[in-house]
Amino acid sequence: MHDNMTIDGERLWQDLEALAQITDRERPWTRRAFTQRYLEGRAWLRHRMHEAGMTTRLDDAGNLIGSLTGSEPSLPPLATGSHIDTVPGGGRYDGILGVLAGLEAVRSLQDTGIRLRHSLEVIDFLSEEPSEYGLSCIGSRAMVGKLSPAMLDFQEPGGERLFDAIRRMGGVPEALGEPLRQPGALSAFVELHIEQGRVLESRQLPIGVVSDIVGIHRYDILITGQADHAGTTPMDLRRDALAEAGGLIKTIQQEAQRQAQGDAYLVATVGRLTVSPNASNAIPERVEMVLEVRSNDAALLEGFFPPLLEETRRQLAGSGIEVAAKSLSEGLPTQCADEVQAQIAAAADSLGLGTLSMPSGAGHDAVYMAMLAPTGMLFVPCLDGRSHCPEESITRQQAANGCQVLAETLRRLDQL
Ligand code: HGY
Ligand code: MN
Ligand code: MN
Repeated sequence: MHDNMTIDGERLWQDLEALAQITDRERPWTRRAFTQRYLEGRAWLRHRMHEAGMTTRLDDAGNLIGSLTGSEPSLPPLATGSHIDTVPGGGRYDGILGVLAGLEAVRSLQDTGIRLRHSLEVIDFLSEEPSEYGLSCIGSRAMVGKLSPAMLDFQEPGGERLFDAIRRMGGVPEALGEPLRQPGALSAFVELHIEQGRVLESRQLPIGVVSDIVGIHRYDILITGQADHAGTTPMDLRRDALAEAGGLIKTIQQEAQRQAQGDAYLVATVGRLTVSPNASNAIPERVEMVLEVRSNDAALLEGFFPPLLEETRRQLAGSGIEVAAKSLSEGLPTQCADEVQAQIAAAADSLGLGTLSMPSGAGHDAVYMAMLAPTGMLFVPCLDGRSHCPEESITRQQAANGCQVLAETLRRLDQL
């Protein structure tokens, strides 16, 4: 630990409060990617980066990259960051803690006159949360060349293509498909994030050192029946898409509960569903829903849904109800780099902060950055483990602990 490189916890907290306030007023806390509100948040962040003496740029994927030049600028930069977009009605810390702690680390280096050898980048990745286009981690996926032309054609309910939305955010969508950066382009990537679970709080530990990050498969499922009058259509003549959707959702839950008893980590959720015609007196004709399966075991992840789909189709054969499914995205389980994990743990130890090595059940941009550079993550606890809801909460001290460990980790990585 450098004699006196301490971060300014109050300055970080003021930034967190200021950015959190840039939210849809009617539904705090909401700053959805690709919206005007999001652009407002980015403009605020860009201004703060400039005040900290950083240069900023948007890459072709629409990622906002702040940069502080090091004393040996020919070295591949160190990078940190996360995302400032939220889920609808989300929290005030998911994502923005990682971006603003990176910014605070830059200011602290400046304040103490420490000049890193490596240039340091603080990245706000475009649209980490599952977006209206059906895809998450859009900016980090694109950076490593995993945003396919088919994905660029995904549309949000209003019909806008992701291709056009990325242009609206300042990206250059025609340049995507190829990686924007090659392996080795960064020396290392470290992301600070709230845990979004209860483990650290229950163990009363201040820092989590992430060992691995779950893979996530998301499927778009379409169930098609027939709209009919809800009063005059006898039960044996119905083709009720929503009733079948309910049955499939229950089957998914029961199978995930069964498999979660095993050694590997596995969860499955249907959290987004639209019904049409969505009228109380009409039999549902069409249900579209998104299933996401997460596991740290690639085989379990791959093998979870196809057998359930096949069995459902067998049961519905001849009923006049169709079930179609397409894969929206497939992210593999990711191991964090041993050397980055070691530096995070050493940094925390040097600060007298206890650590726990733990997996991440949440997905993060770090999954894609691990394709470019040695990558690690550190967690701080959040109240009751709650996240993706307005009750998400951390203390000033937890924010400062995470930021201090992040800054010290970056300083140590710079010395390697
Ligand atoms: O959904 C996730 O795992 C992350 O919080 N976006
Ligand atoms: Mn999230
Ligand atoms: Mn997040």
